[in-house]
Amino acid sequence: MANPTDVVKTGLRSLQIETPSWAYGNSGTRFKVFPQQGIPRTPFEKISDAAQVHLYTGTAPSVALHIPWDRVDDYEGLAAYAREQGVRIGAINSNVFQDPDFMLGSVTNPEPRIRHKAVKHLLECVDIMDATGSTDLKLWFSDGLNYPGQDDLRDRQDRLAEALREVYDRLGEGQRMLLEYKLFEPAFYATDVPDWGTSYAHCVELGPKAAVCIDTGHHAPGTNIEFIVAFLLRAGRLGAFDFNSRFYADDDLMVGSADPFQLFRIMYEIVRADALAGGIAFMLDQCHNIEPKIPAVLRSVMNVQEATAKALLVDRDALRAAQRAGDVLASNAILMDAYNTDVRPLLAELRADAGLDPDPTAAYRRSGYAERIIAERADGQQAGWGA
Ligand code: RM4
Ligand code: MN
Repeated sequence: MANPTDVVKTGLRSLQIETPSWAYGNSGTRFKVFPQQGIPRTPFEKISDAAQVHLYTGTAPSVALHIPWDRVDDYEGLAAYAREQGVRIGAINSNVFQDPDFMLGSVTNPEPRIRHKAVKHLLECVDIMDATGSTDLKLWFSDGLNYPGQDDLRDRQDRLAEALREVYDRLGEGQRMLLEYKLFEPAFYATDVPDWGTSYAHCVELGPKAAVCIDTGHHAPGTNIEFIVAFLLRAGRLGAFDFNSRFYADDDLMVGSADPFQLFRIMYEIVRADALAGGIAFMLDQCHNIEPKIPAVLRSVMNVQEATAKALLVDRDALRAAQRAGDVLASNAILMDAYNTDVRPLLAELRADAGLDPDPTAAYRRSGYAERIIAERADGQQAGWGA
């Protein structure tokens, strides 16, 4: 293998991680949202906070918006503000799960008026992309059923396909549709896009601008996510990740906190496909309910960097040779050697090379930004995910 330090540094320089606007706002569970101090009150303030993460990591240059949580009058103005702060606006996340009309579904609702309303919202999101210069429309549907017989499973697939087609046909040059899936919740019996296979099949039917988004928290326990990654990469249909960690269901904890080994295995498949810099959006989709937001996002970005560094350290030539020789133990050992390497000194070096503080969290804490926003944002309405 070429000089491992160079391989890791070159690979990591091409890695970009997108942070979500909603990670900076108040969030919680259905039991309680514990408000924190210094929380942004506007999309502009969320962008300022996201810019802090980029400032100290150098690797988070874009921020995803969620509509309507981040609705503003002037999206071009918001994009210009982002640029001034040193970041840009990334994926536009649609929201067809909070309007009272969507109780029985959005794009799969049995009532045509409600389906039309849902599609209208998705089309509005594409208009916003035009204004912000975003290339990715992220779709997640909470649509599903709580009870067997509640609606017709197959008709709902037809309605879904029809709605997706209408939105797909509206996409401009260079714009993509990312279709996310989720096993269950809020629907408990059947979800209309429950798994990667369903998402993949709809994407293939739609055309080349549609790709799957893997939210790492949206699977049954024990699911081999790196297999899904490998399959979709091979098929050219892996569009994005929503990174987060889970212990039980869709816990939305910091990526790499619950199962860093799984994150490493996922990133190894990316490295294996030479896809670190190739059109896959590496996004975070997390909620920091009890920990301070900006330090938690910093930690998350660093966790992805660490897993990626380890994945880049895998001696792929040696691994391939051992695999071809059928040497089970040697193959496994090569992978584990990379995983068990402490890459933190290397990452500190990479940051120093780029003129950054080797310890982003310490640098952020020293900056006084946290104290400043607590003082400046004492009045007004704090942002939250508004459920
Ligand atoms: C959903 C899904 C979406 C995210 C919302 C907030 O469970 O993960 O990606 O935008 O939550
Ligand atoms: Mn998600």
